Amino acid sequence: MIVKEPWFPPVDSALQERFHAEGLALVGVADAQRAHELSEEYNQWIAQGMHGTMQWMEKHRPLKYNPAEFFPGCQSILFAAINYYQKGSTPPQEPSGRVARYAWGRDYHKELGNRLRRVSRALQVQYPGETFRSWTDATPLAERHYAERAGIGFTGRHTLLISGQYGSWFLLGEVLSTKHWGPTAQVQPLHGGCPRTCRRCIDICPTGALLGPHRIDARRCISYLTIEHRGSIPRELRPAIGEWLFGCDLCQETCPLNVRATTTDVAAFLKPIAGERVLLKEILQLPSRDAFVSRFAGSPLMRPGREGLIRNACIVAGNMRYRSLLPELHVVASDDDPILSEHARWAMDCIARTD
Ligand code: B12
Ligand code: SF4
Repeated sequence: MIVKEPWFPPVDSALQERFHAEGLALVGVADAQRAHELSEEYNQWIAQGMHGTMQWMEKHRPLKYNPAEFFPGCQSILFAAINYYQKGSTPPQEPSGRVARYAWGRDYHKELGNRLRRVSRALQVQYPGETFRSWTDATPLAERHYAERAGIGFTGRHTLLISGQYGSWFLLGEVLSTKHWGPTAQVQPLHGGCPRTCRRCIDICPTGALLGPHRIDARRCISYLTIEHRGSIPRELRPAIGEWLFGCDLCQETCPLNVRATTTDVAAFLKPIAGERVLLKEILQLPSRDAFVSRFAGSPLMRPGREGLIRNACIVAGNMRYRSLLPELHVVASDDDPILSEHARWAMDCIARTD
């Protein structure tokens, strides 16, 4: 018997144009199918505690691979992406910590979120009998899985989606729709496009967060530890955090499929709020929440809060043995917050060990 491959039409050109008009690219449509098997895998991942302190991931379990449960009547998911790549420059002289690229400028939740909301509103006017709603990142839905199904790219071994145009340096957003659009062709096989023997991302990860291809233990990921984790960072993982003050790009920087990366044209990403590096002295001296907000308002660095950033700055100061920061570390070591004072003492011990 000859099994015919299903034929998928290209994305509706008017729909594509709506996203393009907002400066969004890689437009694709996925059917809102439930994914039972992955849902099971996800339950196991949660049961193993790999989500760490991200309690919301546990709550999202029933919705993660079930779009219609999350958005009643959902028929299609319209995906788009925004490129955030920019090349770094040479490190400055003064002690500083590195920031993951997606966080150098304005928060993408705002930048991409606003664009997607405008697309969603326009679709609502065009199809008043249907319902549309947009999200980016802060959704229970497994965005990469559905974006992969929409043909946006394939899942690399580091678990991120890789596209022919931007490599993995893009952020995803979507409009959930009760109107049915035909799904787009998959441009690459699912989870199938990495060079056969490449393991660079797995090998480079200093904390061993990538347990194997497509498998991550979030508790060990530097991105998790410096952004999402609340409380004390396990001592055994601190040295491997190196210079990362906020997030981590190592698995993407080493990827051979990222060599063709092009610089973003999004002005809000190019205009630095945090920038590529932040001076550690500035973070360690942040006197209050108000001072923190006025320095980082509109930036992803708001996420860990003032205390989270100071905690991270202590770790970088200790790892890099920045003696010049001892006066600031002394002050933090007597902070009322026991987590901050412990991290500062840890950093001072690291510096003392090099004497
Ligand atoms: C939680 C989360 C994190 C966590 C966990 C990371 C992770 N890889 O899941 C932490 C805080 C560590 C994190 C870090 C980062 N994140 Co994040 N994160 C998310 C979020 C909110 C949910 C992802 C999730 O559900 N993870 C849980 C795991 C278990 O899901 P999974 O990998 O899909 O797991 C399934 C597969 O592994 C599958 N499976 C296992 N083995 C195999 C094998 C085969 C063959 C197959 C088919 C399947 C399969 O079964 C699992 C169970 O479901 C998404 C947004 C969203 N709503 O989806 C953004 C998102 C994934 N993050 C994003 C980004 C940019 C990052 C960072 C690059 C930020 C940074 N520079 O610091 C790092 C990258 C680190 C990394 N290598 O993943 C982008 C990725 C864009 C892209 N190009 O893919 C997203 C999509 C946000 C967005 N809207 O753009 N993130
Ligand atoms: S570094 Fe290699 S294995 Fe990892 S995502 Fe890139 S191509 Fe795939």
